[in-house]
Amino acid sequence: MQPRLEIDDTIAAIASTRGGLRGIVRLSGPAVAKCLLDCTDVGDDVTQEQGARRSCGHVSAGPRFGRLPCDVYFWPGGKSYTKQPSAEIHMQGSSPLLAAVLEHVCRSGARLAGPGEFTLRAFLAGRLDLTQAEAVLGVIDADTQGELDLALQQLAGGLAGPLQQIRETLLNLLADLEAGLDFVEEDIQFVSIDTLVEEIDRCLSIADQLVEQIRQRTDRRSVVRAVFVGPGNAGKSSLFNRLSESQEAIVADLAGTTRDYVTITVQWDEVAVELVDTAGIVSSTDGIAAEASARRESAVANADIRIVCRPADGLAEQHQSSETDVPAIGRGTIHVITKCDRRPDRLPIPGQQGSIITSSKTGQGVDELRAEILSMAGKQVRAPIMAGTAVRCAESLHQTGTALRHAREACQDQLGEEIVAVELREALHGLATIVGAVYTDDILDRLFSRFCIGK
Ligand SMILES: Nc1nc2c(ncn2[C@@H]2O[C@H](COP(=O)(O)OP(=O)(O)OP(=O)(O)O)[C@@H](O)[C@H]2O)c(=O)[nH]1
Ligand SMILES: [Mg+2]
Repeated sequence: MQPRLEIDDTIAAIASTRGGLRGIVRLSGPAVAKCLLDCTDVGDDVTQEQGARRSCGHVSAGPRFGRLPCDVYFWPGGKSYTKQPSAEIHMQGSSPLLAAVLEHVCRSGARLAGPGEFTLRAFLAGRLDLTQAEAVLGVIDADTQGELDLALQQLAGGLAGPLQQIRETLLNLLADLEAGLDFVEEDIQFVSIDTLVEEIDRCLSIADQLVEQIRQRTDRRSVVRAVFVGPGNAGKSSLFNRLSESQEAIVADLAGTTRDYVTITVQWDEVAVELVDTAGIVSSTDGIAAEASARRESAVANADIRIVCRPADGLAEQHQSSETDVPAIGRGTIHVITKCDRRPDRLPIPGQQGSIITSSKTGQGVDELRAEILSMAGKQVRAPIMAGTAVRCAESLHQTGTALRHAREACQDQLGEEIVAVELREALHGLATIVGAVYTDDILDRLFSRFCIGK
């Protein structure tokens, strides 16, 4: 489906995830004020405001569900993500209720938004460049802290800043060159050859740094780091050894056996996974325990996947005081119950739902755990997130770099300012493609069709 490039109608979509407590209907476009007036009782003073505004009121969900309490957020044009009048209706997260409100909003003058259409409008309004639009997708898609950090860095303009710097320098040089061409009869020069070469070299060095940065970012994904974390004596080191088919980690029936962290890299189905065993979470506060805890936290913070271990047996349950609780860790987490052979009664283990049940003694669940790590790792290795940006940027930066090198040669060989100007324009074209100042429907289509509706 081709992305819709017209922006003068009003779009609406459910912007919250399914099953959440809070539901959001998002709107953007010139008819937002009318839709709010028709569907809610917050009154038109909300939409008269110069700044963003939140109001409590009710939204009508049609004859079947009646009026429901809601919060309405309104952003006037220029102040919103899309730079158009925009609003969000925050209400109860039930899907039928949200669908009913969306239907009412559409009857009041909005139409259903396509995938990524809000971000597409933000891009078309100049709010984001293409690398940042891709980063929005990256944030939505991120499964692990590592992916999220990467996407956020890109969203914050990690690439946009240096690209903009090269673009401005080249535009200034081009303006000077073109001004010089107008006065060629009078032999007036607006920029010297030395300055030209110096500035071109500066741009080339930024472009080369960017290429290197992109290469490193792509490389970073080739090894996935999976960290074992959990209370002392939970059986982390035993599982680590079993999974890596090694005896790297020391195992003993004593909480606090592992003090430092132990790593081993395994190669599973062409995926390199670095397994990291960490010191158990214990209540002791001696100096070594504090250091062990700091090292564990750093390993966990740098992990792509966290394997949270909880022992099935009563012995270790005693160790689980609030001080040794594993902190709640969200995405990229695998929950594992260890030592399940110690519960021969086969009684359900409290909190076992959603966990992989394992025993390092019998080998139960070890294959399942490996498959789960691989599945998460595979998503990261193959994840199109940021990789799309990398390929697009690398191609265009190559075009820019080649043109800049030609421009420098043209300066040094004194081929004339016209030739230099042509090369600088070529370099600018490469940059413009990266940030989307020049774009084709095909690029937009490929990018925005990967978004979900509502973003
Ligand atoms: N029966 C049984 N015992 C296990 C299992 N896994 C570990 N153990 C025993 O539990 C004790 C603790 O195991 P470790 O692997 O050292 O535990 P840990 O989580 O690394 O402990 P710390 O390094 O102190 O945090 C050892 O005596 C192991 O032999 C298991 O699956 N079944
Ligand atoms: Mg250990």
